[in-house]
Amino acid sequence: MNFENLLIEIADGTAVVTINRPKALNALNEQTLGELQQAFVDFADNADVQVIILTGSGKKAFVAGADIAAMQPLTALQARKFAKLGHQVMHSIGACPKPVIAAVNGFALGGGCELALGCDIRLVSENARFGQPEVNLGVIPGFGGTQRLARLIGKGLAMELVLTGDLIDAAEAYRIGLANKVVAQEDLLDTARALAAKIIGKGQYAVRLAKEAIHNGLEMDLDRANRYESELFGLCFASHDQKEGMQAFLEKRPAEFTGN
Ligand code: DAK
Repeated sequence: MNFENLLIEIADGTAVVTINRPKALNALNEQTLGELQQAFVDFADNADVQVIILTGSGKKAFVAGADIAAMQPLTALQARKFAKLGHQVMHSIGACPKPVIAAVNGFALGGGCELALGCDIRLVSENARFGQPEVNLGVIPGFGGTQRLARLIGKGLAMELVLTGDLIDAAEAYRIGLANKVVAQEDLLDTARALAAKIIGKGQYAVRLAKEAIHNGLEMDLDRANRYESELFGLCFASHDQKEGMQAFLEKRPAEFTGN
């Protein structure tokens, strides 16, 4: 995979994707969104990749938002197309069967906050700052921020962040459940890699169904979601990993998972 604005390293089952537009604090233009979309579609079928880590280049920003210079002259129809592309990226991250960890290494604003929200887990450095400052620019969040933020941190806090455009620091993001964990910046990628390795050590068949159950189930009412969980739970019993995982427990030895 060769991309203009993404750096991708694959090792030990983990793909580290670095958004690399440092001059614009990694802001998302159409090219970058298109590349992210392609990368996540490719990862879904790449047997060398079990977990994806998404981060930004440099020490200052994860992603400082959608590219304001690129957006400023857009017509309404072009803006709608741009927003749809952003939604497709967030959708492909959620639909990717493999876990996606955001390693938020600085500003995660506007589209950057939305990109982090689209990931499954958010590890953040102490200098990270989150916000949906779109109202300062005369627009509203366009890549799902009004919806995913409210679902993650609740309606009242999401209202406050989106209506004021205020930024919050890493400690506050952790307090309100936007960040899973806060670490020193120099430890961020190692922490993300260690988390990826821990997940890779589990049965990948179960990991994928678990992601699917949480991701899709949250959009259903509780009864339907629980029925959906039961179906996926049953499916686990069609796998080698279920037989092996339970047999290994009974034999008091480590399981040898194959992902099947
Ligand atoms: N887009 C383009 N360039 C950006 C950028 C961005 N979002 N953020 C920063 N840059 C550029 C700056 O213009 C500057 O470029 P040069 O002047 O050096 O050429 C360079 O990155 C360094 O930035 P600063 O000089 O400003 O650095 P500071 O440390 O002083 O400030 C900052 C850092 C992150 C606080 C500041 O750069 C900032 O406030 N940036 C903008 C943050 C922001 O407002 N983000 C939200 C963007 S709006 C929609 C679709 C999508 C969206 C909405 C609607 N539809 C189609 C409906 C999404 C919108 C957004 O994400």
